[in-house]
Amino acid sequence: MATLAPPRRSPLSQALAGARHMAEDTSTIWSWLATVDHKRIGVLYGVSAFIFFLAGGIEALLLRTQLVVPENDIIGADAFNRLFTMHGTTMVFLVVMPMSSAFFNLMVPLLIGARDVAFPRLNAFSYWTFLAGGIFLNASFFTGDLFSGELGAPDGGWFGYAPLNLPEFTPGHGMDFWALGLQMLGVASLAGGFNFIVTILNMRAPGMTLFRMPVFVWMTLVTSFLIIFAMPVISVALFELTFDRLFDANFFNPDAGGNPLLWQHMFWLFGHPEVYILILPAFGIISEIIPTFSRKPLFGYPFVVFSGIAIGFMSWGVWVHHMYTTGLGTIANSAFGVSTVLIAVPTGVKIFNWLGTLWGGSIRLRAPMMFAIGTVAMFTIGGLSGVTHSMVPSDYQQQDTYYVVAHFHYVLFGGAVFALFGGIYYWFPKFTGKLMDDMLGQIQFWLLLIGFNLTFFPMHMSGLLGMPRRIYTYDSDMGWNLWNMLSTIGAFTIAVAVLVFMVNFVISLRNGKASGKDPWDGRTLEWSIPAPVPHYNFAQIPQVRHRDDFWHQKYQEDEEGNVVPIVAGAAIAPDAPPGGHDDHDEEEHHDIHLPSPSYFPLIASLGFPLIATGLIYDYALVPVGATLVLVGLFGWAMEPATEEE
Ligand SMILES: [Cu+2]
Repeated sequence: MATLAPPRRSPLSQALAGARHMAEDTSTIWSWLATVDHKRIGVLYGVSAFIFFLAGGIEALLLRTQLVVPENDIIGADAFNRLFTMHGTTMVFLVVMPMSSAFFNLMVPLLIGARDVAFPRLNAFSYWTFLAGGIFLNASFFTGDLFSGELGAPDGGWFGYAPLNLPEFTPGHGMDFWALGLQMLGVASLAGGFNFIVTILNMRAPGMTLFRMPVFVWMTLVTSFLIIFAMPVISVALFELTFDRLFDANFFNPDAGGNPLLWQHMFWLFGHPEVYILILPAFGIISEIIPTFSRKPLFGYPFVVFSGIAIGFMSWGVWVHHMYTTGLGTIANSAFGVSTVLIAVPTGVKIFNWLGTLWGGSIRLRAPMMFAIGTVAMFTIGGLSGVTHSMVPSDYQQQDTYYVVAHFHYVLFGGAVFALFGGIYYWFPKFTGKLMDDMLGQIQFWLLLIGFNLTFFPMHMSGLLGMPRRIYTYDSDMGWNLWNMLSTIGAFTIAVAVLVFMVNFVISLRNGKASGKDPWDGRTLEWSIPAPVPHYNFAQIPQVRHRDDFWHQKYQEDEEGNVVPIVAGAAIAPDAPPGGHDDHDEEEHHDIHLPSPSYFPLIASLGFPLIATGLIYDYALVPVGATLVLVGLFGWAMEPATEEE
């Protein structure tokens, strides 16, 4: 081939080309900063969310240490306020949501037979904006006077009720960081939500009709729709709060005719769908695990899908159940009481479907399955206490007590976090080619289950005995001493379980047993490709003919209706050591074009914390941050998406 002289390039474009070249070597840190590969972005999401999980966990341990005995004064009232605000904000926005995003990123393209998401750079932008928001929020700790032990973190609760969120009651900059940090997280979630809707609707492999999609993909779709409708509601509320706090507006200030209840309406109109944004991905994960480890198809697939969609719609009509005691009147309370009872129906449908899948299955109690069953059991307890809140008269008694704290931890920890651990054990082999240690997994499961129940079950008791939420200490003659002692012991047991998980993760990453590509005898497409997943995912885009397509490639029903392997000995025995390598899958595939790495999403994301810091401290930073965002977006738009030929 004749070589042509390269066209003359400006120094800037040469520098960019050099930087891009560095990013193409996947062993460098540059390649992580510029990656647009959904698998790497998934790993980044997962690792970041786990680090925030440790931070939120340490905050919880400090809270529980303060409450272990009555009249304790280890951290004091002010730090207590800040720590429970950060604990709640962290666990909701920086742990469960991004950990779910990690699974969306890692799994959705593999489950639908695609090579990447629809908008890989938007995906990178989501991640970096999330990270910027998370770091920005936590940076608020350092805005106090740390030398005198004064934390600067937000202190208005994760729900930030007005008028307590106004500077009169929460002076300092903590709540400014909170409002602006959450605003960034909203941008990140919106970008991710749109990306996954388009990915799921447009990028499915041929033959993958909507009703052949794995349930996890369905739940991702419903969650993404909830995200794009719910995040703008809290964005508006946060803008108004920022105007109130920084520019003397009066949206929520009753003295100037503002309305503090407006905040609660907007917060919970976002906040209740948010509950399902947190839990539906978990439902999706266990809907993949339970059939695989029961060796049966999911019982009542259409019911699981439609109940998920129904939950998505109904979640918009229940927010007042957070506000019964605000005086909206009996009509409003009754109507929302009814709608709240009704939303328990599709949730119950799902629980019966999971039980129906277990029923008569040949169940293998491996670590992923243990966590999935644990999810069903713990979530059901939380669901039942939720139904007791839906009853207006009983809610009047429970409002603002530890009974509520017990309830939502059963839902969000017992439900979401258990399922996320199950998902990690389930899909770890797909990305590492190694199994996590099952014995350590079982130990972690039981420690977590015991620690979790020891922490949160007693809160039902302390709550019914009248212990209010958010108090930093209590008198010794209230009858709450035993329950608080138990809760604190439980919290440290959870910490031990998390340590076991970390040990397991690290040693399995290094020395885990080789898994082969299909260690669980799986049903869905991801198990048909090599482990670790090659960067192009599928050497050939699969043609899908069934729900659970990969299962149908391995098994069929004979005349008597028995499930038999299609070719004798072809089925991979569960947990068998890996057979021959799929050498043909590991060849270089020069004809597959994947999007090139780009630094521009990161550059655009870096502008946001600068703008936010500028709004709080010095307006001069605002144009600097805005310029960075614009440069990032401009470069992103002008840079070719794939390597020039
Ligand atoms: Cu709710």
